[in-house]
Amino acid sequence: MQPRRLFLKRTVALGAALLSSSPLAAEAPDLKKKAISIILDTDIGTDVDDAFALALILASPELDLRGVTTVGTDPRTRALIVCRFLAAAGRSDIPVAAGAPPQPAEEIKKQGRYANPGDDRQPRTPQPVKETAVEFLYQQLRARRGEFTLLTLGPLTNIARLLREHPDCKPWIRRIVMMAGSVRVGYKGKAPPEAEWNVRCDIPAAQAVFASGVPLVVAPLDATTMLKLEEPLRRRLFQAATPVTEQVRMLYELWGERTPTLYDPVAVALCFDERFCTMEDMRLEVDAQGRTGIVKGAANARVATAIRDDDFLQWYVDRVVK
Ligand SMILES: [Ca+2]
Repeated sequence: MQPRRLFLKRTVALGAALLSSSPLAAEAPDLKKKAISIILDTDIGTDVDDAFALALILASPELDLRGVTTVGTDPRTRALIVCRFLAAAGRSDIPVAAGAPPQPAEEIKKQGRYANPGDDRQPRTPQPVKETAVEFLYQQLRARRGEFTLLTLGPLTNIARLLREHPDCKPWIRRIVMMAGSVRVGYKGKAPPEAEWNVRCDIPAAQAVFASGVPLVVAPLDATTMLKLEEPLRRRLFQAATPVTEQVRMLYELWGERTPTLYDPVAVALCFDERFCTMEDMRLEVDAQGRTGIVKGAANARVATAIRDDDFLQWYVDRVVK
């Protein structure tokens, strides 16, 4: 095709896409109908950014959270953390399923206390469902084939097990959006890249998911490690004192450090909005040391390789305090 005709064709396609997502489109007012169905897999309880991510999910009408599964040491305690958070947010309708052993070693420190309020004034929290994370994921995917995006904010243990034990579910997954990896920079925000935590905790699982052929959207360190939520924005977030920001504040205080890095909220945003990030399609492969390197071949991932960090942090707080 001639370049100009190709351009025109793309322009028409873009116009159609813009038109269909315009607020003027007939179906637009029904946000619920258009919301993206997601299941969250989280290692909440270790670092604190998963709590910030869960708050963003609940504050985003673009997303319809249909379930939460937990990964990492003591997945039941993590599931109870999620149950309490969701109950306090008025969303105890969302089922929570704990991962089954074996799980990668990840410490839960003081945030574990949040799982057991020990206070009758707290709302009674529901319990996790009886199914394991993998059984729950499989049942959900089978019931609504092709509808679910899986959002993963921890090691890929549960997802790799799901794909291994139930390979028939692969085509039913719309895509996997994950916080994982390190492409060109490491934790300090500069070269060289290094083995990122979620990958390093379960390298074979990450290798299996990256090689699975399921479409991937990746938020690596390149677009996350610089997202320090400093005191002025933290104060604004916590002063809102909504049911959701109060849960984040409690977990933040139990976490006990000063400045959280909002790695996981970037993956939440990438489920529906790429505007803060520079996106590149590339083929990533996980090596034996847990590094996620660019290799030759057809792209297997859409990767955020940079972010407008101040704009993202401001947007995050604006959205969650509402
Ligand atoms: Ca996490």
